[in-house]
Amino acid sequence: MPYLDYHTAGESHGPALITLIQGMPAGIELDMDLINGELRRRQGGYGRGGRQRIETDTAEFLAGVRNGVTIGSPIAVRIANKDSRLDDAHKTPPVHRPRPGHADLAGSVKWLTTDCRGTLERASARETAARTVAGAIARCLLRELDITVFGFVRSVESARWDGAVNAANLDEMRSSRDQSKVYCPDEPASEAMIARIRAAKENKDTVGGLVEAHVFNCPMGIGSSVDWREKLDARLAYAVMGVQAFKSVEIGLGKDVASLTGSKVHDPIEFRAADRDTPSLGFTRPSNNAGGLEGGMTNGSPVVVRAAMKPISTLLKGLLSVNLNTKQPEQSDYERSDVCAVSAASVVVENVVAFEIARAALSKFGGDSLLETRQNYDAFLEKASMLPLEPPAGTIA
Ligand code: EPS
Repeated sequence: MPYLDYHTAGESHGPALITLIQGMPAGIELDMDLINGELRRRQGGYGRGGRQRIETDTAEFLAGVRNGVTIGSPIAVRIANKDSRLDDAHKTPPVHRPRPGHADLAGSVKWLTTDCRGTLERASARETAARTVAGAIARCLLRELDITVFGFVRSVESARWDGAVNAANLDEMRSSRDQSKVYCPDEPASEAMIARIRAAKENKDTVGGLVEAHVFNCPMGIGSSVDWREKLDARLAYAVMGVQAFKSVEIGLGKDVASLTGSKVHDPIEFRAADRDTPSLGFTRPSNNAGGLEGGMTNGSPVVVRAAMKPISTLLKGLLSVNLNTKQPEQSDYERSDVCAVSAASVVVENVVAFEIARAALSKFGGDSLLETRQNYDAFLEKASMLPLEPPAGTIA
């Protein structure tokens, strides 16, 4: 079976976005409400621009699925762009004044042109719709393994929520997040975030923020400590940093580990027989500073990923730039854009994290069909909960 992976194709104003996934086992029932619901959520969030009023992102399955169930072959999905106008030079004019912070300048030099259009069309965060689909499909597999992923907005500019999300309050948090216009589970914090976005809009400016994804019920031992490419923390950082506009990714305590001593950072290990049937197999931890990952592997605690999105680089008032044809100073070009896309990005991060968790789970449990994957998973849990399998060395049987 090929390694679980995916590719995307498509430009922001081309005919469509495409997602191509390989390595998904057969027998997974695709939940179209979940997949299209995630696409709809990604289109929302306070601070989005006019484009989202044009599009109705919907996943059209072209391959790999029969009657809504995966058949083990590559899965191809298409999301149509209603605002398709890439070949119309009047509607998608050349861009010669690169936006600081965008891919415009480096991309136009890279492709030896002074028109940034080709670069910006693919670099656009529109592409994240295709990644959201891949993650949402992966969640249909994770659901079969009882693994849940939850994403939300932690902060927008200086407005921040400091509350906790855990397995016990997850349903409540999800329902609060889904009522918030900025996808933050706390109402006063949401209002403060909306006020920051409104102020930025009035100033013809933009704002970024922090998003988090928490993964619950991950079995212990997915990921790897033996190959740096397979370390799950590294894979998560790679996937999340690859989302447009992200500038940092943290696991658990993140950068704060640098300023604390070991006794304050590391989560003590306890054993409680009553918790033997949980993903921790009874090895409970009073804290989760590690963010559920030790040595590149899951340790039975929730996986916690936090990431920082920069403010959108398209500003209504522009920024100091240079005309690439004349080399003279000019304000950067303005394209219709968003004032803040942190809420949308929280959906994207939630789904790219889900894909990496599914990838690591399949790499451990394998299987060409869901039945096989689930059996392997159950067999592993059974053996792991029976440890030690052999009498410990030095004991008399
Ligand atoms: C983006 C510019 C805007 C955003 C876009 C990302 O698109 P448009 O130029 O068509 O108004 O809305 O994001 C999306 C279209 C989306 O679906 O997320 C950019 O330049 O990155």
